[in-house]
Amino acid sequence: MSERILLTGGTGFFGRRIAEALRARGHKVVTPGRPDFDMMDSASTLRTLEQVRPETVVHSAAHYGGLGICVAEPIAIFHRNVVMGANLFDAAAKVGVKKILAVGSACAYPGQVAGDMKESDFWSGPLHPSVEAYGFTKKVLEVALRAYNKGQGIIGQMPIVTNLYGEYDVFGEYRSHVAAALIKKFADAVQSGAKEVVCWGTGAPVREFIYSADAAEAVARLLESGYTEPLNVGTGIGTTIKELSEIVARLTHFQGEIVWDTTKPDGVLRKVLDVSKMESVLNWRPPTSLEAGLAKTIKWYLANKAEADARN
Ligand code: GFB
Repeated sequence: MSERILLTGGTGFFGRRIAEALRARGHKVVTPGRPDFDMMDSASTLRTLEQVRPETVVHSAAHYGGLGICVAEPIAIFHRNVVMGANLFDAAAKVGVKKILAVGSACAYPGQVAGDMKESDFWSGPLHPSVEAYGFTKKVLEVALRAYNKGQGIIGQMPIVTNLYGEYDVFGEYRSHVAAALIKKFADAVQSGAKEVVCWGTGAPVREFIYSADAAEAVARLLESGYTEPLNVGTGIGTTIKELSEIVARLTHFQGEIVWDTTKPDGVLRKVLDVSKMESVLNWRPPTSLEAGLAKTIKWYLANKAEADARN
């Protein structure tokens, strides 16, 4: 059934993919943005919700970035994400929203989980210090979903999304996640003829990567499913940062040397989600392989380099 959905962050890297997936299913998706819709301002947030009168809110907006910005800007990351979430939930409750889906993150999991991360591990220990401020704001959203369900009967849903990559990402070193960061570094080296590329850390950490359009499809499926427990969204496949760098080097035709700067942080040593529940609840698994998704992203990046490099 078609719903009127207010999507926050709907023009951003992930939000635009969520908008596509929801519109493809016939939903009416409204994607307001600043300056009219400023979620740091409670009055502006309420005004927009009163105008749009959505049945459902999908909250994808976040002040976010890769490991670099998580280490550099803990205050802005904590403050902005908590205030935006609090203002949005308050306004949604005031205008009678029926359902809120808040996008969660794998970095809200404890920093040390043995094996793949299951939904039941979510509250089992402290977060990794490198991503604690960001990760905890996603835990706050999970608690908010439960509070607004208990207090006002609003249905709450949360996909816990693993590391995203894809077109329209941020590629500059300061804010980028590792996949986009490496694409830019290797592409720039090929363009300038540089003989080496410097990557952060030891290359040993293991990450799981999901193509942004696949993760958006999972969000759309979760919304339809009516499932209200937090649900992991990923591929379940772990890749070391070293392997990732080698794939990106091959796909960008870089032939020089890869150097590891061990003064830079490794972050969590292993972050891979157990996706068995996702496969049964959504009856689906992500169709895009890491190689295929990276190839598409690299193609897009090279064709839109100036625009992509300007996003910081
Ligand atoms: O995607 P990422 O920045 O964040 O990946 P997290 C960091 C891993 O890639 C670390 C290595 O092991 C880094 O040492 N790496 C190597 C690099 N070269 C680079 C580089 O040039 N740039 C970056 N950024 N990393 C994320 C959070 O943590 O978890 C996100 O930052 C998100 O906000 C996600 O929530 C789920 O995977 O460590």
